[in-house]
Amino acid sequence: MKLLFATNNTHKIAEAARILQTAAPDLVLVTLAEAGLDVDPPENEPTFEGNALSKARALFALTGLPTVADDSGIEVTTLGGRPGVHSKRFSPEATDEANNRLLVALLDGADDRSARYRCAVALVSADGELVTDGSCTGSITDSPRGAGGFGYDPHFLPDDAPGRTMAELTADEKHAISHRGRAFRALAERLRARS
Ligand code: ITT
Repeated sequence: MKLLFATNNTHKIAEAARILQTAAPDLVLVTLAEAGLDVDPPENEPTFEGNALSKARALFALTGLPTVADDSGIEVTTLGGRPGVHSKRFSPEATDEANNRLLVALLDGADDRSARYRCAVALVSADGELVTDGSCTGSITDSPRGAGGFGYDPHFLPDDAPGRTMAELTADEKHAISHRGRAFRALAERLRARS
């Protein structure tokens, strides 16, 4: 089955394609660019689930194609769950570098450096709507390490890979424990159960 992927984030596209290649080879992602669509899917909801659904619904309404969307981010305990759904635009500059700089500054002196990545995946098609989610717990380190992944990965120490940042893992090691790996594998599982 072909699924339109309602995202403009090239990292998400590469990661989800690789995760599904193993978890559900019959699901093939079609990007907005491949479909000739120059749109910015709406994400104004207060939750990851709400935003994933909002993005998938908008593109399904526009194209009639089964559409999947990913809304994700990082929740930091000491910051009361921030930046959460605002992870992409946490700092005024909204670059990975500036976002990470702000995160490290806000955690200066904090005893509790725990955080978790979260990802909600929504599928909207003529058969109805499905939402799955995944999370990955860990903590924030001051000094960035590693060149893999994207976003907050150089500062995120996953509990499931002790001593390494998410950016120091291979892509497949990241997907085995990541919020996105878990959410997309749960989607594949739900679709298998439905068929
Ligand atoms: P679309 O809405 O077009 O899908 P986006 O980049 O705007 O793309 P989000 O609103 O879901 O996506 O924000 C995701 C942000 O959360 C991303 O820019 C990173 O800052 C952070 N993030 C999500 N998953 C991550 C991961 O696996 N590793 C590191 N940071 C991640």
